[in-house]
Amino acid sequence: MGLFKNFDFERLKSGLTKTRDKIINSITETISGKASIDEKTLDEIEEILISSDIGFDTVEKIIEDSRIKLKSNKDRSDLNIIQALKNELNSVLDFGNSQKIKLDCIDKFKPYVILIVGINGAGKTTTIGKLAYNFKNAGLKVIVGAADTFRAAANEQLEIWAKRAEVEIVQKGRGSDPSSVAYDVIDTAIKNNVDVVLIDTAGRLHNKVYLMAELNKIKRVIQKLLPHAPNETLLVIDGNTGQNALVQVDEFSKVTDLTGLVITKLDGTAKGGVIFQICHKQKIPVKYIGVGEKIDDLQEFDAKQFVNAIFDN
Ligand SMILES: Nc1nc2c(ncn2[C@@H]2O[C@H](COP(=O)(O)OP(=O)(O)OP(=O)(O)O)[C@@H](O)[C@H]2O)c(=O)[nH]1
Ligand SMILES: [Mg+2]
Repeated sequence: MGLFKNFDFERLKSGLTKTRDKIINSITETISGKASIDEKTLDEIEEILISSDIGFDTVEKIIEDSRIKLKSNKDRSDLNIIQALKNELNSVLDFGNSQKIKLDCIDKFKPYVILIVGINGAGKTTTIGKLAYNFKNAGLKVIVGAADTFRAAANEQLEIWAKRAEVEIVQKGRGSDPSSVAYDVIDTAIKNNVDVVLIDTAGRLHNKVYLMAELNKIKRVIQKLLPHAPNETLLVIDGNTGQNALVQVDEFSKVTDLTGLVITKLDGTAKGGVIFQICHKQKIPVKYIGVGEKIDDLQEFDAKQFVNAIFDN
């Protein structure tokens, strides 16, 4: 298992209720009572998956691979089809397993710097609060930096999360240069032997060129103190976003080296299937998922558990 101690399958399952209802209930209805799954039924399954935000190309691959694996009619029982779909969906997500944030990486690079980016309202600040809480529970010394100096009360919001997580915060007044906050928090982290630095940034739309350029400046300034930092740049995406998530990944990839994704608000959406599409097309691993608003509602992403939770009725 990973670094976080809060994995709870039932919590994950209940967080994915709407996505599961959309994908699996429809598939179950389609295949129930059929002794063997014929081509027409496979086409129906394909349509269900496409309408579940998994994306056309991704579904094509999943269905084609399933067809190949279940060649004969006798293989095509409902249970075998479900197992084949699970395997295929799992293999779409699986590549990220080797890229999890682990204790040995943190130890090696300490302070391990995680920059959080994303569009407005995606869940960046909340995710930082939850990450801080989990890293702290894993026995690590954590500090957060309030480099969203743009939005009113952004500092206060992060401060509340820092208090909840019982970690230190570095902040400056509204309107100050976000890069200088990033510099200060890393400087403080080095002096105080901190393990993990989490840097919040302002929400930015990808068509705002100067705001996107600001991310580069933050990176350059950070590297004056730590040439290897940031160790992670995580793009936070609201799980309700659907197809636009791909555009966000594309646009942020142009200006930053994204190392991973956090998909939030999966508890409120039937569009969780978008994770498959993002992983298939972009090959950027999902590292964490948000399944609620509370401090304990962030989980390390585990491909297998995610697929199991979607299929578990
Ligand atoms: N249900 C649910 N709500 C979430 C989750 N993550 C964040 N939220 C909610 O989403 C809203 C926006 O969250 P923030 O953390 O302020 O988002 P942000 O990206 O920092 O927003 P800006 O700084 O304004 O760009 C808040 O109401 C959060 O409670 C989640 O996993 N589930
Ligand atoms: Mg914020």
